[in-house]
Amino acid sequence: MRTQVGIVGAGPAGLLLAQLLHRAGIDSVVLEARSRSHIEGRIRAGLLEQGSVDTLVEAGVGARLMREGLAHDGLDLRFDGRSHRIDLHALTGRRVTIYGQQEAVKDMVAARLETGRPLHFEVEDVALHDIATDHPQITWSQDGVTREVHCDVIAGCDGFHGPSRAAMPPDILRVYERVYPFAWLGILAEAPPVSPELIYARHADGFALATMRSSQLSRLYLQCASDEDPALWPDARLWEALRTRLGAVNEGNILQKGVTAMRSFVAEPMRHGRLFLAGDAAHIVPPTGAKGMNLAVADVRVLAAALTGFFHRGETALMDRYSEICLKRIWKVQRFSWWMTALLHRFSDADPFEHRVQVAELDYLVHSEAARTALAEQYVGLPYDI
Ligand code: FAS
Ligand code: PHB
Repeated sequence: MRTQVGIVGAGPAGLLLAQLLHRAGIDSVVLEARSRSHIEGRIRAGLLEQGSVDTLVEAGVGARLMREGLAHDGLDLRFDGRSHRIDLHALTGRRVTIYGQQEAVKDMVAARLETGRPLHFEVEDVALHDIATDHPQITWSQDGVTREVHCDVIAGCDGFHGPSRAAMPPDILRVYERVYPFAWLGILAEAPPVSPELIYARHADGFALATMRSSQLSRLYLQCASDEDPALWPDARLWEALRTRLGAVNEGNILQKGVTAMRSFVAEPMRHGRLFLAGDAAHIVPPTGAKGMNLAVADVRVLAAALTGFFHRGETALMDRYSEICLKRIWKVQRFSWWMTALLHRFSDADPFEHRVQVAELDYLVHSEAARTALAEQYVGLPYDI
C-alpha cells in the first residue's frame, strides 16, 4: 500500500488532519488501535475554544457542533463561598462552546468514512520505519496479517501512550514534565447542570468543576488523590463532596465515573525527518484550562498547512518551522494550564501562607479587569499563528 501521509491515531488530531488533507486533495491512511465504538464512546474533553469551533466548521465537520454545541459567554470562579462571573465575551468578544470530544470524533469518523479513504480500526503492532528518510513506512498487523504502507510523511497522532514519540531518536528528544500530586475524579450524570455556565471552585477540601454535556447531562469533576480508587467514592459521598465544594449540585443517575491523572508534559522537537508529532503525542496539559483537545487542533492547523505547501508546491519552509511554531503556542498554553491548576487546587504540602496567597490571587483576579482580561483571552484561545 502507498499513500502520501500515514496517520497513526484516530483521535481529534488524527481525524482532523485526515479531513484537512483530504480537502486539500492529499491522500492519507489512518490507523487506529481501538474499535470505532470505543473511540466514539470515550468521554474526554468537553470545551472548545472559538478557534477550534471555527476550524471544525471550516473543515466541513462542524454542522452538528453548530446545532448542538452550547455556546458560553462566561464562567464562574467560586472561592470563600462566593461565585464571581468572568464575562469572557465582554472582555474578548469571543466565547467558548461545550461539545463533547466524543461527539466531534463521531462527526469526523463519519466524514472520513464518507470519503471512502482508508481508516483502519483495531490495528495492532503498529511500528514506524525509516522516518529519517524520504520513504518512511508504517507496518501493523490486523486479523493476523502483517501489512505495511509506504508514505512520504508520517503524522504521529497516537496520544501520550502511542508508538510515534517512542520512534523519535532518544538522543534528540527533550522531555519536560510536571506530575501533579492529585488527580480528577470525573462523573457524567443524568442531571440538569446546576448553572448555565461552568463553575471552577477552589475549596479547602479541594478543587471542583461543574460543567455539562447538554441541558440534561452534567459533567462534574473533583480533586482527589493521584492514586484514588473510584470504588471508594459511592454516589452519596460524591454528591456530598461536590455540594460542599460547589455550593449546590443537582443529583442524578451517574452514567460514568473515572479518574484522570494530572500532568504537564512537552516533548521537543515535534518533528524528526518525515515524522511529525501532533496533539497528545507531543504534549499533555492538566485539564484545568480545558486545553488538551484545543492544542491538538492548533498543531493540526499548522501541520495541514505545512503538508499542503509541501505536496502542492514542493515547499519545505513550513515543515522545517513546524515544531518551532507549535511550541510557541504550546508553552504559553502549558503556562496557563499550570497557572489555573496552581490557583485552584489544594496542595497538601502548602503552608498557611501559601493558602492565603492563593485566595488573595483569586480575590485580585475577580476585582481587576486587567487580570480578568488576561484570564479570558487565554481561556477563549490565543490567536493562531497559522
Ligand atoms: P488522543 O489520545 O485523543 O488520540 C490518540 C489516538 O491514537 C487514540 O484513539 C488511540 O487509541 C490511538 N492510538 C494509541 N496508540 C496507538 C497505536 N499503537 N496504534 C494506533 N492507534 C493508536 N482535555 C480537555 O481539554 N478536557 C478534559 O476534561 C480532558 N479529559 C481527559 C480525560 C482522559 C482520561 C484523557 C486521557 C485525556 C483528557 N483530556 C482532556 C485530554 C484529551 O482531550 C486530549 O487532549 C485529546 O484527546 C488529544 O487528542 P489526540 O492528540 O488526538 O490524542
Ligand atoms: C469538560 O467539560 O469536560 C471540561 C470543561 C472545562 C475544563 C475541563 C473539562 O477545564
